Order: sequence, then structure tokens, then C-alpha cells
Amino acid sequence: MLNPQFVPVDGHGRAGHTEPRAAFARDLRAALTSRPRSISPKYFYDERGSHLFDAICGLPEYYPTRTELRILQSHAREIAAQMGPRAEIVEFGAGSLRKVRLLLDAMDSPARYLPIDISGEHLARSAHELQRDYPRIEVQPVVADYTQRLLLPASLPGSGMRVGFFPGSTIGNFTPAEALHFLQVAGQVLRGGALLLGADLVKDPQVLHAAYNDAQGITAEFNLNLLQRANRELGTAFDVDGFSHSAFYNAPLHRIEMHLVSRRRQSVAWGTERFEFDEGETLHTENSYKFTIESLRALAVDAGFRPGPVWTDEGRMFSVHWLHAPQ
Ligand code: AVJ
Repeated sequence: MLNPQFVPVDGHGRAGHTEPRAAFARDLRAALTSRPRSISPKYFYDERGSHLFDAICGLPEYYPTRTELRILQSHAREIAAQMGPRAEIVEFGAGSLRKVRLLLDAMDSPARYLPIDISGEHLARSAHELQRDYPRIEVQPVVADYTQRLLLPASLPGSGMRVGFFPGSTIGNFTPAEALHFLQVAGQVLRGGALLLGADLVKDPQVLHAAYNDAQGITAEFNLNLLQRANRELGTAFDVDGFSHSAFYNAPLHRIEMHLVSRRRQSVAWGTERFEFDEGETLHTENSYKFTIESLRALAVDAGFRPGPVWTDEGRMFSVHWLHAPQ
């Protein structure tokens, strides 16, 4: 079943899905009219942004992707043993599919793979690729915003455990309150199953800083692409050269912050409106929270999960957690 489905999220059969461009316009307008100005990092990921993110994942300074892949690779058998036979994987975000392949290859007769993503195109493409390589697994993409309430198709008859997969430390994009809410919602759809969660760890601030300030400037391009995307899709007139990339580790809050900083006093036209930026004024585009193994487990407990095994690399850079969902 390869056609992405829209999934009702409000119990009234409505698709609970705003047209992506309209949502971007609404959220950008809200960002530009509030102080401090901030917008969700989910808007980084248009076609160009997704390509830039793939490039980031291969950068020498950006350790999370390769470290998590290494952890999954070296512990795939133990992870698969936690799942048991005929498990189904629900992935929050469609991802690059490299990570889930490591799991599927180690699992005992996986039954189904359900990737959930807001971008229907990206999702359909990656689901198709996976289905081609794993003809015996039912691949059922779901177009939905997994940060909202979520209903999933019922488990297949005779299937095993339902396992959520949320790799990449994407959970770090949420505020602590949002992360708690996400885990509570995930706990409901995974009831009786488990969540396999990747979380980046607190470490030397210089290592963190470098990961978001790469020498090739790809992360800067990725950040600035938000303004280019707005110009392309919404007809804003951002002068992209008038903004610079800023990323720094906010140690007391355990998070990398990314901002777009106005390099001068300027006015940005959008239709009949204008939005003023002072010199040095910022649009806050992303938080990337870092965790300790203990802080992540405590958060999971608050959301009703029971922490199981944790896998990490030798350098303790990144962590992968097995979390038992509530019964
Ligand atoms: C996909 C959210 C995990 O926070 O490290 C990479 C996104 N931003 N470089 C991260 C990102 C800048 C990434 N996450």
C-alpha cells in the first residue's frame, strides 16, 4: 500500500492537516509580529532544505548522524531482540531510511513499516524505495503532523510489538514541555509496545559549537534557506545577504540555538506590509536540546514510559534509548 494516507486526528473524520504553504505563512507572520521573533525549525525542510540537511549529516563536524548509525549498527541484534518477532515500526518523520534499514535487517520477520511525515512527496519517494528493497514488509506511509494528536491504522492481525522509532535527536527540537507532550502522545499510540529514541548528549561546548558552525558553511546555508523559502513560496522580499547565521551553545539551557541575525537596520516587504528589523535583531529559527542519559530517562518516566536499555558510543557523544510504552 504505497499511497500516503491522510489520517484523521480530531475524531470527527477531518484530516487535521493545514495546507503546508498556508501554515508557513501563518507561522511566519506570527513570528514577524511577536518579540522575540521565533519560528519552528520544521520550515527548514523544503526540497533544498532537505538536501542541505543531508549534506550536514555527512559533514566532518556534524557527529550525530554517523555516531547514531554506528550505535544502531553495533547493537542492531540486541535492539531486534527487544522487539521480538513480527514487530511493526512506526517512524516519526520519514528520515533518510538508512537507519530503519539497519533495524529491519536485524529483525525477526518484521511485519510492517509506517513512516509518518508532513511532506507527502518526500514520504512517498522514500516509502517506494524501501518497499522495492523489502517486498515482504508492508510499507504504509502516513501523511500527518506527528506533533499533533495522531490516530494510526490498527495493528495487523498476528503482528507482534508496535515499536516507535524517533532517531536523530529530533526530540531536541522540542521545548521540554513539547517533548513531554510528544512522548505522552507517542505513549498512547504505542501502548503496550516501545519507543526507540535517539538523543544527542551534553558534551564539550566546543564540539557542540563546531557541529553547528561547519567550516564549509553548509549549516549557514541551511539556516538562511528559511528566508529563501519564504521569498520563493510566500513572496516575501527578504534580502538574504542582509542576515547572517548565528549558532551557539546556551549552556544553562542545554541547547544549541540557531538564529538569523539582521546585519543592519532594514525593512522587509511582504505584500502590502513591511516588517522592520533593527541591526542585530534576530529571528530564532531552532533549538537543539542536548540531554544526559539520566535527564532523557527522567523525561520518559514523566511521560509514562519505563526506561529499558541505553546504547551509546565510546565517546559518549550520542545515546539510543529503549523505552517501554505504558500498558
Ligand atoms: C534534525 C533537529 C536533529 O538539531 O542537530 C542540524 C537539525 N540543525 N544542523 C539538529 C540541525 C542544524 C538537527 N536535528
